[in-house]
This record gives sequence, structure tokens and C-alpha cells, in this order.
Amino acid sequence: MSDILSNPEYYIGLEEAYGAHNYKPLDVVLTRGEGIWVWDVRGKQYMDCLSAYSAVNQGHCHPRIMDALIQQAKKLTLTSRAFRNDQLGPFYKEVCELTNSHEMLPMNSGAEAVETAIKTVRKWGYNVKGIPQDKAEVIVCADNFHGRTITIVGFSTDDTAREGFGPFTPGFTIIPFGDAEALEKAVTPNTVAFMVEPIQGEAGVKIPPPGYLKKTREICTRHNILLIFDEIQSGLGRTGKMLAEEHEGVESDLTLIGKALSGGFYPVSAVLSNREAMDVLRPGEHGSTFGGNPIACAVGRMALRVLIEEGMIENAAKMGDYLKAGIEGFRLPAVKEVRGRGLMLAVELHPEAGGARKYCEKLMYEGMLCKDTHGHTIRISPPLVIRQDEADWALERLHKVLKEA
Ligand code: IF1
Repeated sequence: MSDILSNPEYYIGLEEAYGAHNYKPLDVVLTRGEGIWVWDVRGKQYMDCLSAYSAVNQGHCHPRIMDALIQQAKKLTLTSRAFRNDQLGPFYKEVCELTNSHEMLPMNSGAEAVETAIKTVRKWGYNVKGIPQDKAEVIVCADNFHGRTITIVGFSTDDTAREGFGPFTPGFTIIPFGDAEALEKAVTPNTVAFMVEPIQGEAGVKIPPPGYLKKTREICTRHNILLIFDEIQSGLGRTGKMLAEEHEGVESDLTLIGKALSGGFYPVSAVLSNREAMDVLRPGEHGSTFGGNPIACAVGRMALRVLIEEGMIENAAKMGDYLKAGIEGFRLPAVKEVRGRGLMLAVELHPEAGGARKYCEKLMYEGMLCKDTHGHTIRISPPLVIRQDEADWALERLHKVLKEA
């Protein structure tokens, strides 16, 4: 029996036989994780260069976050929000102080935080700005990724994400990413908000032109429009700052965080806001069974503590620059562009290289787990605890695989 349990085919067979086919994962079956390393069922070790799309910034199975999860799980797991608990208030305070926010609304998945923000800004539009009922407009960017609900995919420009799921929610205007002029032109008297990822992750780690975020802040202020930064992937240290918005010294009205808010232990997300926007929500108007539960809060509090106390944000800035410079130094014909901030990196290959997926498969054989996106781009986002000798290990393998391209 033991050899079947160390045979990846056994697990792949079960997934194929009984699971929905909404993913096409690499055929690696993982069983253990520690820091930046994960192991498959045969005992082979890999460097995780995806960090579950930046949900495991603190490294796999971080002992202090694990302990916070276990201790809280022994005491109190879920009360619903019909009653209060001793983790929620401290979690609110610590997150708000860390992100310079007035208030926060805790949810579970990133998409729920996005939906919560859309409900909040629409309500603010009607109650505060005085927009006619049901006429609120939210401006978003092409090539966005904000989640997978019907409303969210309705304003996606990725056909794969939206085909066959209509009809969609009205009230969204799509403009090109990085073009402040386009935002100015898209504003109408019914516009309530502009939502954007400070760095577009799924689009292939697209960084906007310098000054873009500052310009969007000025345009939103001038037109009395709420600015929403979706930092669910770019936030919590990934780009070498607590929030990516800090690179431009811009403050949004609402900021969305998730993923690494729990260090990968639990679905925890939140909408961070100033009082004017968040206070439009009154009792009974929004909520969720698990939103703000004691485990989510205890885990979230420790996930943020280790991020700061263990210097992970500074390390992300340092190691991100080191890795980016190392990859740029390859000077390989296959590499079209190296993009990124901190440890939110991507290597775009020329189309002639034949697509990024096959290099991710070759990297897997070399012991590195990376994810391709949009055909020709390889994402490189290891946990923020990566050391320089480990970055050298990764550069060696990246060079070996990409020079064959
Ligand atoms: C999948 C992509 C990344 C996000 C931003 C909101 C959400 C996400 C900026 C929603 C989630 C995840 C979803 C996950 C893979 C991953 C992803 F490839 F799908 F597009 F990261 F780029 N805003 N991104 O990145 O958060 O509801 O998932 O908690 O769908 O496979 P969620």
C-alpha cells in the first residue's frame, strides 16, 4: 500500500476521476511545505516560486502562525457576528494602524472583499454623493483580475474568465491600464469609484507608468470619486513595501487585502477604508458567516506580526532587486522583458520561445515550481523569506532552462 501513496499518478487519477476540471495544474503532487520549500509524494524537493499567488508570503507552515491557529482552534473557532469575540477588535486595530486606515470590514476570500467594496462605493454614491438610484458606475482597467464571481468576471477582459457566464452585472466601465487620460475621459456624473490593481498580477506583473497612481488619485479627488486599490496580491510585503501604493506615496480611499493576510493558513480578506465610505454600511446590510471569526483574526494578527518582526518586507525589497538584476544579467535572446517590484516578478519570453508553460515544466524537473501566465510570461514570486544563497540556486536553474530557449 505504501508505494501507491508515494505514486503521483494515484493522486492525479483521483483528481481526474472525481474532480471538476477547472484547472490544469502541473503534475506535481505536493505533501509538505516549509519556508520556501515544498516536497512531493516521492520526496522530491522544490522551491515554491508562486507562493500560492502571494498567499504564502511568510513561507509555508510558518511555526508562529501555525501555533496561533492551533491555540485559537483549541479555544473558540466561530461565533458568527451575532455575538462579539476577543480577537476581532484587536485585529481591527492592528490592521488599521499598520495600513493607516480608519476602519476595516473582514471577509474571507479576495473576491468577497472586492464585492464588498463594490457594494460600499455604490451605497456611498447614492447616500453621500447623491447619484440617482441604480445608476452608479465603477471604472475598472482592461486586463484586470479581481476574482471569479459573476459580477467580477462581468468586467473582466479575459474571455476565458467570462465566456458562458452571462448575463452580467451592469454599471462598469473599462479603460486601458496605465492611462490617466482615459480615466479622466471615462468619468461621468454617475461615477462612484475607480478600482485598480497598483500592479496587475495575472496580466503578467504589469507596472503602470511612473506617476500613474498619483494622477488617478488627483483625478478621483477632483471628481469626488472613491479610489480603490486591489492589493490582494500586491499587498502585505510582496512588492517590498507593506502596500504597493507606498511606492508612489499614494493613499486610496479603500484598499483590499487578502491571501497573505493569513500566511496561507486560512481564507482571510478585508476591505480597509476611510470612515466616510465605510460608514454607509449599517447593521444588517452586509456580512458573512465566517467573516471576522476568531481563528481568522488570531491567524491574521500573527501573519502580520511575523511579516514585520522577521523583516520580511525589507527582505522582499532586497531579494527582489537581487533576483531581478540576476535575471536581467542573463542577457538571453529568449527573454523579452523582466518586470516587477520586490518579489512580485515576471519574465516575459519572446513568442518564438514557444510559450512559458513548457519552461515551467522544465523548471519543475530542475526543482523550481513557477506558474506561466498569458502564454509567454513566467511569474517568479517565492515566499518573502528567501535568502541570497537560495536566490542564487534559483538563478542557476532559471539560466539553465532559459538558455535552452
Ligand atoms: C484562481 C489568478 C492571481 C487577485 C487579485 C482579487 C483576487 C485575486 C489582485 C480574488 C486572486 C488568484 C485566484 C486564483 C489564482 C490567483 C490569480 F491567476 F487567478 F489571476 F493571483 F493572479 N484580486 N487571485 O489576484 O481573490 O477570491 O481568489 O481569494 O482563481 O485560480 P480570491
